[in-house]
Amino acid sequence: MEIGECKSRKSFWRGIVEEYREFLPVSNETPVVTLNEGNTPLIRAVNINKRGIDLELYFKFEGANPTGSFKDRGMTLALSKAIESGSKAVICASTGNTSASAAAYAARAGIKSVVLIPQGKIALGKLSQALVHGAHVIQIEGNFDDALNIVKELIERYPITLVNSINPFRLEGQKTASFEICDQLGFSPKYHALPVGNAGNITAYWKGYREYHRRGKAQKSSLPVMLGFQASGAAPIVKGHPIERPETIATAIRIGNPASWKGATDARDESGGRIEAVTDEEILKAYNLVASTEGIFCEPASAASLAGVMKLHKEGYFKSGDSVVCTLTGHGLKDPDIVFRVSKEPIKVKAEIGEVEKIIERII
Ligand code: AN7
Repeated sequence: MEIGECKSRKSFWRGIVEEYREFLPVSNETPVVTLNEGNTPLIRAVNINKRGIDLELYFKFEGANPTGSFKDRGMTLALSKAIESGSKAVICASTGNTSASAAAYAARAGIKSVVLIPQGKIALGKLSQALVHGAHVIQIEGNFDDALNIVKELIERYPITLVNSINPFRLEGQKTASFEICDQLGFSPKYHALPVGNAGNITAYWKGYREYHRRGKAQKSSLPVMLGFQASGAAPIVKGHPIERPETIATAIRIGNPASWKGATDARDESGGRIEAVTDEEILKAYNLVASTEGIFCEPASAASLAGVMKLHKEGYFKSGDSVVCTLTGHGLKDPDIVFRVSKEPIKVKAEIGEVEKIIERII
């Protein structure tokens, strides 16, 4: 028996397509391409909220997915549907995580992947993932928005499936994160905060919450208020117009013209929420805080959700005890260089116990 068929053990998580099949556009004929993604931890903050942030705060740690980001939820469905339709290759533009995930799921499916990335502007961990999974990696002398425009034209000319979030199956898969949060909490939170780049994820979460409520799966609570945060140098939705040269240390969300712009503003307006900007400095502060006080290592873009919550908290936006979930979209190990911007260098000494003791005495 294949391990994926081990259905008798209840604890065996089969991936989001099998676990949430009734909510997804699949049939018994759909071949499921999965790395058993999803089922990521919802971690309650125990230290941050002692620092004057009087919220019931949780982190949905999507860095715990197989390729280290939330993209896997969408990619399992996108690849399953691509294989169902007979596709032999997939393509995407990416700031890094989509390319890592597309490459891994294409490898799993046994088909080709082509990824277009902005040269010099993706984290090394993500580039390594695309390469090791055998993607054809094309670096373009331009940004994510340029890359996306190119792939949109290419798919008109070649028999290749687009797996950016314009592909509706991506968002269908990603909406399952909301289902999990309702299942884990037993209710939906009052507020849900996310980083916003191409704006697919906030669109997907809002869809997920609405569907789960409609099906009576989170009955005792009302729909959450959606909060989206862009980096201030890449904040087209906040500014109300595309940004030609987006810049931010959070390279994952270095996007100037989001494909799901309307989905994001609909989520904001229908839920009575906000989409705001946070500075790189605020992002790094939140990134450092969640790592050093809660033991959770996320990448800089992910920390935009917490940075935004901290900013709104300072403005008196929340009530004491409000439940807030922050999605931490990707793992910190993808972009370890950033650590050296916020942490001290290791101390160097001779290999002698006396030398080490001098330091220990200063610490203890
Ligand atoms: C860690 O990989 O767009 O608003 O090409 O990697 O749904 O785009 C990544 C986006 C947040 C923003 N956090 O999500 C890509 C890409 C992380 C990310 C976002 C991304 P969307």
